[in-house]
Amino acid sequence: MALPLRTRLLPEWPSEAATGASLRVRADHPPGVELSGDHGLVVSPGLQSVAGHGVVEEWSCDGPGRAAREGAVHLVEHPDLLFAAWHRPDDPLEDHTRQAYADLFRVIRARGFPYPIRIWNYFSRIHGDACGLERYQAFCIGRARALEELEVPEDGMPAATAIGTRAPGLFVYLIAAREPGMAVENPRQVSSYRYPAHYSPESPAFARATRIDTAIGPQLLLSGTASITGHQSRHIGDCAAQTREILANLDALHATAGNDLPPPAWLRVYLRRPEDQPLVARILAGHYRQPPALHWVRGDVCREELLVEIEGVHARTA
Ligand code: 3EB
Repeated sequence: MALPLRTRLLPEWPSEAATGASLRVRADHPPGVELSGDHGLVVSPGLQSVAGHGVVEEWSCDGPGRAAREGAVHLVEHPDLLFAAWHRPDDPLEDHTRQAYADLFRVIRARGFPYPIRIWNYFSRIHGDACGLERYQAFCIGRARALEELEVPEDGMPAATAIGTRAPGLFVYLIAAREPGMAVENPRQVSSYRYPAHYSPESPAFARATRIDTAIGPQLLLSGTASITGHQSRHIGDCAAQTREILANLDALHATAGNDLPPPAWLRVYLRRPEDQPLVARILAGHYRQPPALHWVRGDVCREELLVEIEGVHARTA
């Protein structure tokens, strides 16, 4: 089914509400989740912009939706799509992650949208300690336990992002549909759910990208993509080389998902060190014939040695 979904990056917070059901994500705002107007879901996951303030990520539907709240879940339901966000304190992280996934799947299943097509996860102190594990590992365990209980297969998950912020709280938000998108794996990378156990006692579970059909053509929703080939981190300490490896990964995903896809409409770049922005910007500028819109944010990639991660979406912009 062709989903009535559009996405764009706006240069600043728009003065008007979206005409249809929408999800807007903003940086540089006190962390929280709120409903706006009849059918707007606004998530402020504690991101800090690096270059230029105010950029807003928008996902919108052609028709109206209905906003609602169920416990820790805020949502907007449209006839064909559902936006939902879970926000609570992040300690203890494993339990809260498990709860977040349990709550979100309960809500989306009850409303007839059992298939997430994109998920974002943010929490603080990603390299901090959680009972002898790294907090990212505790997050992976909580997610894996929930998926097991929900009987969601590891390879049934969509594209995702998991990034460490400096803001308190666990944010998990998603776009869900009535039918699944198509999971796309990267031939240059081992699937996340097949990573060797030393990265995490329970594997991550996300697709490298999700392909969907929309009313304005196919879209490719790109997971947070890092300088990893096989299952190993590459170019330790070298931000330029990491960026080039990421671009090779993104190009491989595009080639695998189909050359009928338009180029990336926008990308969000997560930088561990804000001072790397000019370097990464030069490499991106030299790579794309049609340059995508960019959002630069501070963010901690889940492996401490990785300095940069890039997510985004291939979509028609007109
Ligand atoms: C990686 O490729 C980098 O645990 O949901 C990227 C996107 C990463 C999503 C997740 C982790 C996740 O393994 C990290």
